[in-house]
Amino acid sequence: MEDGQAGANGIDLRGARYFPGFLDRPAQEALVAAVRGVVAAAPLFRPETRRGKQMSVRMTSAGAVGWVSDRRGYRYEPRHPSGVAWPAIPTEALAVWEAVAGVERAPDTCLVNYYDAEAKMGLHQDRDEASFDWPVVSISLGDDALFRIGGRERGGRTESRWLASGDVVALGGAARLAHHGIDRVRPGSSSLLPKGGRINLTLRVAGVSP
Ligand code: MD6
Ligand code: FE
Repeated sequence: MEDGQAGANGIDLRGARYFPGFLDRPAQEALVAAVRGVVAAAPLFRPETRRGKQMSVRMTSAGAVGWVSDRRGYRYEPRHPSGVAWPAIPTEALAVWEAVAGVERAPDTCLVNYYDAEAKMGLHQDRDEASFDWPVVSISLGDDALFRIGGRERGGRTESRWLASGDVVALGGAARLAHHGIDRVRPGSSSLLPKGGRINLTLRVAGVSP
């Protein structure tokens, strides 16, 4: 393996596995086209936090269930807020899971996050799933984003990395409950999305019955 290359298991990032440049440009374009189909069926919305604050990221989902957030809390629901069922997870995204997750089980949900130039995501743990035995696989498309990852406990040392379009990160094993977030995006850093911005897809096994 050449220096700086990911290899089959990725680069270690505080226990997470980081696969820079996992998707080439045609694969990124195919995924964006698939995401457009998801967004046409289940439009992006801006969730509220538990405390009633609007998030800066806009979201939607694909799969049997989708992640929603409002004053009732964070949870998985079988329907988009409009009442329609979530569309199917794009096959291109399922292929990424199959290549990096290292588990037999398929994901049942794919969260779609859209970041404009001002959006960010505070440090959090992904812990709304029924089991933490399954990894979370994240795909970045569009503008670069500064990803920060720490440990299981809040307030510890963190490490930051710029994620570029086509990069994949898998949080599994001891890193499954690592705190992580996006400090900022770098507007105009990618030509993938004609109107700019960043799309992040996160595939998970929510494991809750729809
Ligand atoms: C983002 N990512 O990249 C936010 N969660 O926009 C996440 O929240 C995330 O990258 C779980 C696993 C990997 C991630
Ligand atoms: Fe997350």
